[in-house]
Amino acid sequence: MTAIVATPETVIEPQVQPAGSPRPLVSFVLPAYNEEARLPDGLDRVIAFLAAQDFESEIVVADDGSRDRTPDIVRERTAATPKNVTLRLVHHEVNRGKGAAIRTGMLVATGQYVFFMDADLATPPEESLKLLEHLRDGVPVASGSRIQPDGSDMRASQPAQRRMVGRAFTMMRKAMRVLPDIDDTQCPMKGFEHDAAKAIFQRQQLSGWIFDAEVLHIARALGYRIVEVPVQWSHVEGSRLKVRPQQVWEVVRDLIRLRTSKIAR
Ligand SMILES: Nc1nc2c(ncn2[C@@H]2O[C@H](COP(=O)(O)OP(=O)(O)O)[C@@H](O)[C@H]2O)c(=O)[nH]1
Ligand SMILES: [Mg+2]
Repeated sequence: MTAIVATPETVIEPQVQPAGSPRPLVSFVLPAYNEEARLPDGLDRVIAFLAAQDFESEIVVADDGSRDRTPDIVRERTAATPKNVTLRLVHHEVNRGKGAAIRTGMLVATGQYVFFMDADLATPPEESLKLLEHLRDGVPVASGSRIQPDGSDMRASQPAQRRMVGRAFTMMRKAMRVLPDIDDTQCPMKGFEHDAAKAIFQRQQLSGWIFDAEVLHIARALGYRIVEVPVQWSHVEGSRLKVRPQQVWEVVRDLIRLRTSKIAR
């Protein structure tokens, strides 16, 4: 398949659907790094979910320099998606991190409402409908939250080490006054009105996992209203994330950057 080179490092493969097909109401961006084990089921589930909706949709898989069959898994499905679902593949030549993969996907997505979610579907695609309701009501940014209305926290199913890292991050973030009123910046499902998505992700820079907080920080700096929406979430085995002790300094450095950065309007 010939590929359109978007930048020296990012390749956007051509869409299978003919040009001129209706603009999707919803885009789902799925970052994927060496996901050959988890992606086939996840992608099939997302395709089936979107096929059952009464709107046009688009899935953008942002392959982050995988060295396994991840891009092939997407290509194998592009020609056979249901009529109202378009499947697209963008990929980085080298691994650049989850934040960078999502940024690439969000910037090519064409939907009126654009979501991102993890390829392991830790937050199931069905949950996007809860966010979509708010977006359709005119809220530009809907951020999933793993804290439920009754106060229970879905992160309880995480391994102890990840839970500790998450708690430490939230404490540090709040102490540094980065989005102190938001309890769960790191939930891996967020939805945006199209123009808000473009404005936010054009300014987004962090490539590691703090990018979630960065995205909300930029949204706020640009004056977008953010609504937190409780969603289901469960820990899924096979995480690509390596927690390393030196990350503490990277986290502090990135939080300082967020705290002091000037976001150009
Ligand atoms: N960890 C990691 N995930 C990436 C990267 N690039 C894209 N991703 C995707 O980001 C999502 C979350 O990854 P996962 O390893 O499950 O993270 P966790 O659930 O936070 O432990 C998955 O869809 C990954 O494929 C990367 O460089 N590192
Ligand atoms: Mg995961």
